[in-house]
Amino acid sequence: MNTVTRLGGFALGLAAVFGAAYGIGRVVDPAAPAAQSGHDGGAVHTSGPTTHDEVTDRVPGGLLVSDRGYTLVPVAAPAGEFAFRVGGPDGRPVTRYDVAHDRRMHLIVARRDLSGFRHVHPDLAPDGTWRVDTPLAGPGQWRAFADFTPTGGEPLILGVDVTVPGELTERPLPAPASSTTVDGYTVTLAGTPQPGRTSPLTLTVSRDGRPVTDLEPYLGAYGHLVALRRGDLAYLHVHPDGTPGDGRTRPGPQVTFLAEVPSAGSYRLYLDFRHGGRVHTAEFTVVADAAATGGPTPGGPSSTGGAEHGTPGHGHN
Ligand SMILES: [Cu+2]
Repeated sequence: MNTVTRLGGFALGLAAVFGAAYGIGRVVDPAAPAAQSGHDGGAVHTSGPTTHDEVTDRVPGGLLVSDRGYTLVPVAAPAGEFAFRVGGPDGRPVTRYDVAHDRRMHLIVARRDLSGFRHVHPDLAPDGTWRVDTPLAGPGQWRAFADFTPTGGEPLILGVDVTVPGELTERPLPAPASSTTVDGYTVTLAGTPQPGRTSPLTLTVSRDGRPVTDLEPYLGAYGHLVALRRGDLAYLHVHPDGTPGDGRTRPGPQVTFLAEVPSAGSYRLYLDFRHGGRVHTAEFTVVADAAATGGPTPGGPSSTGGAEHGTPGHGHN
């Protein structure tokens, strides 16, 4: 096996690039999300008085390659494999992790254009190197997210850019829709994320026109939802509402999540659910509309799933 090269090492055509902004058409003001979160005191621009502290006083997950002393470091790997380590506050690779959502490490990847999403679970070697069959399916600018809790530390989501050389074809973000199909399943989405608030999103799974009522637990729930923000790929916390065996949560056809989005804008949702012994991923584009919490905005999209305008107590003046 190859010896491991350090930061920035080139591994069989895989270049890891840190902190670079890419000039491929859609660079969003990189200061926007961080600066917004950094303001103290007053409400963040579009948010009303019920702004959730957790949303406004923290930078969204996945935007940092290094946080609280922990650093995500891709390392050289043989062809077909993706490998990385997490450097700890002492400068050495972290080797002890807590289990969260059934696993010690969740690796999520997506291209910068939000295509190619994969969620995989690498294996940990004793030296702190995580390895997995590469989820990077083809050329492009990818973002890799490591979602983990170091033993003795706080939960972290670190992100790093990874380039897979080759012909790039940027894909347009699919339009918002309230229904999609995957592997013969139809999944519908009800609910619209609202900036600065926790919003329920309910996904309903059917197959051949019949509701699926025997979803299988996956990662401690009947579904696992990741949301990425268009433009910077901020990785958002989405929590399932209820867990298998709690006496009230049924194995479908509906799975409900509580989503917190920090800003208006477009997001891509990726629902992993398990049925028939396999994990399937349904994808949706949703638009979080500032108007939904602040009042009407001319021309604001109010697309799918019954956005609720005029929430009590949300006047803005
Ligand atoms: Cu996972």
